[in-house]
Amino acid sequence: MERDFERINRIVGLMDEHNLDYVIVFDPINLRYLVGSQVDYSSCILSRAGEIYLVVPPMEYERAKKITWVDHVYKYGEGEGPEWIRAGSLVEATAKLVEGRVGLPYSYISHIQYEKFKSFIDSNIDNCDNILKTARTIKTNRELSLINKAVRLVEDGIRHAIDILNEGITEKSIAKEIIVYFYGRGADKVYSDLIVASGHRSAFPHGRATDKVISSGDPVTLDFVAAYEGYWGDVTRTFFVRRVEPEIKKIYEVVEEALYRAIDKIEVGVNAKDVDGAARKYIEKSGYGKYFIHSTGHGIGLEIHEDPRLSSKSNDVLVENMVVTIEPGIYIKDVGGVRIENDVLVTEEGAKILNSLSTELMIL
Ligand SMILES: [Mn+2]
Repeated sequence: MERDFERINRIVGLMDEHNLDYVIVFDPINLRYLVGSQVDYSSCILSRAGEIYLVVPPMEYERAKKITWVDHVYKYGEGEGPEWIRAGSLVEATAKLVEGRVGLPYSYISHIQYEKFKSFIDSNIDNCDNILKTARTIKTNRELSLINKAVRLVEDGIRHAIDILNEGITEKSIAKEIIVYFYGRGADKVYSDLIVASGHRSAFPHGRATDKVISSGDPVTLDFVAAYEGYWGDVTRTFFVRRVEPEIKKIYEVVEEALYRAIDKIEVGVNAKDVDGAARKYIEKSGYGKYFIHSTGHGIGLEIHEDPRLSSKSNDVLVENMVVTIEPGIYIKDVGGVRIENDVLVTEEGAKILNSLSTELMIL
């Protein structure tokens, strides 16, 4: 697989702007972003010249050598030969390869790693959180195609759940079936704490699947995620078994309208908090404001929840080719809850909904 130059060039451009000679990451997420593959317990160095170095433990050396985006792979330890960096730790070996102005993403490095790294290097260390954030929030064509596949995969999982969802089965039996389904369909990461929240439990926004038996009249909220080549799709639907109570039906209509008000607000240059506000104000006006107890959405990519944040306090501004979730919900204790979540691409023409699954109220 050829390197995703769009992403590497974007970071190098930002390094130029910030006068950084190297960006170094130790966490698996940013590492995957820089080399396009997963390697464990390793570090990655990107130089301002656009060269990519991996420093890996001996156990990961053969796997790392197969990664085509990487220019140089080293293993650290006490071995002899040009592929070895003699060092007692990953951090020490990584520090030996760089000099000048070095960027580390402070949000993604442990305090202990940072202190250790600093002890091995004289040069300036800067926080490069913003460089990685700016690059990662704006998806490349390669990333968009993977996210599209992930969204399709998750939606097929929801369709499969519709087929098996019925009174008499437990939430956990649905979760089990869906995890197997996702792996069978080519997912490479499946979040195993799947949200299957039925009946009164639908009032828990993060009601993980339990042994509760689904019964007639239950709202059932399914919030599924799965990753395709590292990139997550994140989709939620609330369905109803056999019938829907009038009060929940009303709630459903409010949530669905709030979803589309937020989506309609999306355009290049809009403040993320105003997208949140569009959903929130409508839910407030409908009398359910105090039951919408989370933010409206978040970026998706290599992490299920990443920037930008679509909350009332967010300072993020939407930029072309960001991908965000829009997921308003209303949750009333002892009554039940509804959440509907779509994944949306920010384009010059406004929001492009990546979902193909309807949001219309569905009674199973
Ligand atoms: Mn979500």
